[in-house]
Amino acid sequence: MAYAVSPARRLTEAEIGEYRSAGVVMIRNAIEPSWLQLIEAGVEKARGAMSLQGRFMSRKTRGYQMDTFLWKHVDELRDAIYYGPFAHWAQQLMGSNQVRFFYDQMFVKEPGTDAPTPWHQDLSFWPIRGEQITSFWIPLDPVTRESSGLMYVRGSHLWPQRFKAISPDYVAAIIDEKMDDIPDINANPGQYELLDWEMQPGDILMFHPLTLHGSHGNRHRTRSRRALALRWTGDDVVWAPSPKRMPVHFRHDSVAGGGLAGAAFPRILPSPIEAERAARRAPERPSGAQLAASAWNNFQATLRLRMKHGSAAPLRQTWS
Ligand SMILES: O=C(O)CCC(=O)C(=O)O
Repeated sequence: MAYAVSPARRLTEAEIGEYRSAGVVMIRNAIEPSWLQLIEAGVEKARGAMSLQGRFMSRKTRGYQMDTFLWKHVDELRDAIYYGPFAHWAQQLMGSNQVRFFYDQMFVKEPGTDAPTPWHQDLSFWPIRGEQITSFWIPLDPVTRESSGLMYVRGSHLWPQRFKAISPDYVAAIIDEKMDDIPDINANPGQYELLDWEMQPGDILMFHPLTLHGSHGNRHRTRSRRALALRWTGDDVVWAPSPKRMPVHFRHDSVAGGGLAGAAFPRILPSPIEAERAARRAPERPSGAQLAASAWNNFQATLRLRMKHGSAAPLRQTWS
């Protein structure tokens, strides 16, 4: 198959301006079909080869599949990340010279799956800090609000608060008690300017890591809702690990307070680094010991929250 030259088109000033003021922009028909087919093939492969961590995070609701760092073992996704149009768009949005890939994440909700994604800000639980960070959300099926299309609070990336991170299954380890409680947005929808779109495969959402976002379960009776998120970082991003942030179980050379470096977060632009690209020739999976350490950290965090609040999930949200 022939792949369109990247990028098929550049983002316009108006699109970049909308991203900066709203914290999110939806670009219709952005992804050329050959790239979309490659991503779809990659996501289908990843669904059949879930990591242990992904299976653990997806275990509570039948029909829900979430997994991360797929590109480390799925070649189709590695190729879309290295050679697709996405890094070029990230470079424009972030206003950065260098673009490094942070990680990918799939979210699948089969028809009728009652698995809302709670309102959250991504940066609250990421082990990085900086301004030049952006995420792309790529649906592989038509989506509406009813079938779990993403919703955003317009302009919330400019708010001063940093909210406690709530993941779909309320993972205790990433809840930082020093952060603010997230408001119950769906209980008071009139107080916020909510944005969402009916999207088709080929459309893409680009959003800032502090923009509040979430989604309903998939209430559609027959249509799956498969989506892939791609996360990108720029020049000003530093590695800021903590037991309260998402663990990364892949090899890299980043040092706390310094820039991202090494094969887990490969440089894509201005050009790939050959040693990082070569490292990916062998697929990588986290070790049992790394996963056990994360599970232990999560168990301790769950106990701490239970002792303090009587529940490990004190921040339940309204998702009717
Ligand atoms: O697909 C979803 O429901 C969640 C997506 C999300 O939270 C993200 O990409 O950051």
